Amino acid sequence: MSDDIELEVRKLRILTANNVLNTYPYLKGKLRGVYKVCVTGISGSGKTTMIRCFDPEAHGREVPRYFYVDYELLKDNPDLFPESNTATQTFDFTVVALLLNEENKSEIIKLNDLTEEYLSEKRIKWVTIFYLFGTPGQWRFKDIRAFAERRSDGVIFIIDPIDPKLRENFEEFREQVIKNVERKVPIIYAVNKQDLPNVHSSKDLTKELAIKEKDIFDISALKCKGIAKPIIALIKKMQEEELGKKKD
Ligand SMILES: Nc1nc2c(ncn2[C@@H]2O[C@H](COP(=O)(O)OP(=O)(O)OP(=O)(O)O)[C@@H](O)[C@H]2O)c(=O)[nH]1
Ligand SMILES: [Mg+2]
Repeated sequence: MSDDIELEVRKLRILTANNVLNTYPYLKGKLRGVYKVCVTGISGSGKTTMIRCFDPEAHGREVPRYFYVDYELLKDNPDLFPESNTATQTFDFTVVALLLNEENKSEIIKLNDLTEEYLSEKRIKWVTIFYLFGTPGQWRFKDIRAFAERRSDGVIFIIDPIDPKLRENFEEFREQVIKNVERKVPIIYAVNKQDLPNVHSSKDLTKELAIKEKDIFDISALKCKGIAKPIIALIKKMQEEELGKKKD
């Protein structure tokens, strides 16, 4: 079953890569893969905030964070729920490219901003593209989350260090994402909100959540700090696993 899914996913990835090459012919010889990556984690952990660092326009539909909303009141008071009091109902989506230059320095940019001139100016040798899906964390939207996570090639798991039920939610969300991707894929963890004082850091959580040190990073989505590292780690892990599978 899982082998069939793996084959389907690979087929789709080749088709997508061909489409990308048709649209951006100058990527020929430089394209190192096209992947679907989902960003998961509880509601309020900072998924939308993180994705907007890469692409400020990459947001899905946001709705008031609370279930019971007096829409009449909202109509008359449109500013009642500031942006920070909303939750994602659908999913955030953008396509970004990880660029590696001849000195092996990397950067992540929106695919739409990529041009042939940029590639030569920055002396880019490899380009990896990923379709980034930011999921809705609220329970009432869990079916949309399942859809957005379905058959991802890799997962960025955002941990909210101020979540009073951190461990319980961690187990639950991990179980769900593994089910939704329908096969074993690499997961990289990002402990968000490191701009706040006295919050759990990746160091505190490696033991508690039994995560390997190389798979967990500290970030601040609000300050767009440290956010490229987990993505680069994920891409490396996905490509290593792919190479491993080819050797088998
Ligand atoms: N201090 C701090 N606040 C953050 C950080 N990242 C996100 N927030 C805040 O946390 C709240 C929720 O952020 P979102 O990005 O909407 O959370 P989400 O994970 O997308 O939530 P759902 O869409 O409901 O699943 C907002 O008020 C953000 O400003 C961070 O790094 N530091
Ligand atoms: Mg969101």
